[in-house]
Amino acid sequence: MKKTFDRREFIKISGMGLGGLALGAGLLNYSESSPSPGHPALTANITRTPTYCEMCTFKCAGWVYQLDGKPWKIIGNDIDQHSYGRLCTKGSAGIGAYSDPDRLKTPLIRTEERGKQVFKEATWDEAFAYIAKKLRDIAEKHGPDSVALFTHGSGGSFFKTLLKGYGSANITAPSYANCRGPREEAYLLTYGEAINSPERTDMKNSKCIVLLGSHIGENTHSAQVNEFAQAIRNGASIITVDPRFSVAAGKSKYWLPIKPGTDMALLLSWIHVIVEENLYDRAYVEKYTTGFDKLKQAVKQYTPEWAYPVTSIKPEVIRETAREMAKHAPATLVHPGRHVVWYGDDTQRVRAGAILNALLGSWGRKGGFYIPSEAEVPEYPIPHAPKPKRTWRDAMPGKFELANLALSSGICDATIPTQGRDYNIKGWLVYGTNLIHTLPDPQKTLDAIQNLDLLVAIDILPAEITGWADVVLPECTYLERYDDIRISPGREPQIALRMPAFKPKYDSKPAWWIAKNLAKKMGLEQYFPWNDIEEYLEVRLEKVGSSLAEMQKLGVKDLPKATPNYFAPGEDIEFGTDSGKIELYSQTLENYGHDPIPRFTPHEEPPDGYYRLLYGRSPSHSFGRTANNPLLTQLVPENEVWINTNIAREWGIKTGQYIKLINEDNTSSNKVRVKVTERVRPDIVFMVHGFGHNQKKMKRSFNKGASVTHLISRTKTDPIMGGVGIRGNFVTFEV
Ligand SMILES: Nc1nc2c(c(=O)[nH]1)N[C@H]1C(S)=C(S)[C@@H](COP(=O)(O)OP(=O)(O)OC[C@H]3O[C@@H](n4cnc5c(=O)[nH]c(N)nc54)[C@H](O)[C@@H]3O)O[C@H]1N2
Ligand SMILES: Nc1nc2c(c(=O)[nH]1)N[C@H]1C(S)=C(S)[C@@H](COP(=O)(O)OP(=O)(O)OC[C@H]3O[C@@H](n4cnc5c(=O)[nH]c(N)nc54)[C@H](O)[C@@H]3O)O[C@H]1N2
Ligand code: SF4
Ligand SMILES: [Mo]
Repeated sequence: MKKTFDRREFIKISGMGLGGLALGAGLLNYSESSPSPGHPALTANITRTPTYCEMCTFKCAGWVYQLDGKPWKIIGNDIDQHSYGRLCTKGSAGIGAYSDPDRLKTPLIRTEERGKQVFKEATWDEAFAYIAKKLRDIAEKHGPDSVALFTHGSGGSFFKTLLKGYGSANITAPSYANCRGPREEAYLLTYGEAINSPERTDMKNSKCIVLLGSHIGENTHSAQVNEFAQAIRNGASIITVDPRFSVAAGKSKYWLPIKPGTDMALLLSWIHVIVEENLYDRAYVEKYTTGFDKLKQAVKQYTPEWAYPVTSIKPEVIRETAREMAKHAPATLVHPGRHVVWYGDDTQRVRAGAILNALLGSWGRKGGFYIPSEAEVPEYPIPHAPKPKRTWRDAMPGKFELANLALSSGICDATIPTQGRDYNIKGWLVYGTNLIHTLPDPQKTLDAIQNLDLLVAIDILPAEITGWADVVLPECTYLERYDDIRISPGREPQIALRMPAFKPKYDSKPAWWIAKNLAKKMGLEQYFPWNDIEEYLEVRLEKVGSSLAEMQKLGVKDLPKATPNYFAPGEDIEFGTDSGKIELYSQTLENYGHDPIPRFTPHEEPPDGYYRLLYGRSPSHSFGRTANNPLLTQLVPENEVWINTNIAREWGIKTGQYIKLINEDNTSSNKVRVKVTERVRPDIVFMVHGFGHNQKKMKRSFNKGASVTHLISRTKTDPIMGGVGIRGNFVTFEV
């Protein structure tokens, strides 16, 4: 695959501005032992090791360079589909995660009750013996199926094997119920296939891109930013719907500053225009879809004139943008979004976008959604795990039946004893997710934790979750370890390898080692029948005609491809839905008691003097996981709250001033710096997520900025699949 983007373009689009460019200087300032990031001497000894990035969970592949045996730089791998050879600011700052002096250094065992951070240092053997005993006790008293694994990150796969071997299927990732779950279910219901990660969006070939919320550029997933940049360079027409003037809005032909929470009305009105004005792809709709007549009937009421007072978008703008989409179809992409858990009707809202895409004929077509291929790499053979008697579903009978994965917030609820429920979760293994900041309503998370018999946290940093754990296990950073092969869908079936570039610091260990040795202590060694990770990887790679030696040289490899990326003209397609067609009308939803066609329902309005709390991403940070990174804190040390100029004037608030935010349940935030701006609507305030840490052991992030999560007390649960909408809170100011 050719490199097609230049660095300047990437920086411009990704909203990094000078911050991104200043990173080299940051590297120079931080570590006395850091070599100059400039040109090394000709005699220098340069080595490189393949990796894939863990600074967020997008796993861009790259190379870790060492100069004369010392860490030098991390750059992208040119043939990688996740990054196109361009890592984002955070990926470039991976060495900061390795060199962070606040890292966890040794296993810890709690010596006083939860709530106090009093631990004793332990050997790995002592920590494993403690965990194994507790897990045996839980299995005897409550059954092994009352333990759950929360995981977000590469090493999680080894803990999944461990948990299944132990006898539980309660494996959950916050990236489902707290991120993209509604999107995956909406597309499954409509097309019989999910979007998955990386997204199957063919943005680099799009002629028109519609972004609802998706703030690409601030959301810096590399492939997305790179392809978005290429679409702009090709002259694509961008329509951005966002109550805030985002970086993407600044690159757009149309910015629609929608009233928050009303995107469903806009989508239904766009569908109305496309149907009524006969702008849809008739041949595609006739051949591939079912339910068009019912859809036509259902959207009759959603005229642009109806949508105007709801969304605050003028009828002529709704018509014009609908026509713009149709003009470029099928190379028009109504982006499916990623973090879509907003207002509780999220599966239906995303489905409205999916239906719009079907009318434009963009699924399976160039510039719309491509058909991805995934490398088929056989598993290392292990014995079958025992079948658990119960799963998380038994803790919430009759609810969220269309959820295809376990719900993090649901498992949290099932940990709090409730009258009438005899199945409670008693143990949590938490790998690479800081649940205190990740799950909304942190008080509920703490209530759940206080009801556990065992909480084990496997992390690289003393994040808040480790402060509540009974046992803390220090993993080494991704730069110090092997992990499983990266297998992800894309235009080409690709695999990528991560190898250790450096020796693990302190007494930290890789996930594979921790899981394998804990399994041994628990008498479950049969699920880890390999001697070490090299043997495991060698066996898997050999089955696809590769080897560790080859992957060490390549980093990323394309495997043979079976499916083309687009439908052939007139091709007969059997979709994975019950009807075999794209379902504009969903019989499945109707059967489960939900609307078969999305319908508008209004959301709550803010009380007087309150503003809707909206949030997004900092281009220089990943959630809270980088808030303590020595390199990135030099670029962005804290978050700011964006307040509309007129509102700030009413309150007498100025840029640079520190204020507190208070939600309608009287929870108040840390002090946070104000940014007064025209770039947000007067009915909202905006912050980036991932700040406001209250963990003293993370010295650079402690008390910096405010936490969005801390202010989220009123969630809205998606009745279809249990996604947890977190845009339901309003805040006012304490000046
Ligand atoms: N308020 C609010 N909440 C949100 C969101 C939001 O926008 N606002 N976003 C939601 C979304 S979209 C998502 S995907 C989730 C993400 O949520 P999480 O994935 O939980 O993200 P973090 O809070 O950054 O937690 C990552 C944890 O992993 C640790 N870690 C980092 N690298 C490693 C490693 O190599 N090994 C191990 N073992 N640990 C590691 C970090 O130290 C940190 O404790 O949060 C969701 N929650
Ligand atoms: N730099 C960086 N990049 C990241 C991450 C990171 O932590 N840091 N995290 C990654 C992850 S896991 C995810 S899930 C994605 C999340 O990134 P996205 O999927 O892009 O997240 P959204 O929540 O859609 O986007 C937030 C935007 O939605 C707007 N918004 C708020 N309310 C509304 C509304 O009612 N209607 C509309 N139309 N817009 C609204 C906000 O103003 C903001 O601009 O980012 C990924 N990329
Ligand atoms: S998007 Fe950035 S932080 Fe995430 S994996 Fe890629 S380079 Fe790393
Ligand atoms: Mo996410």
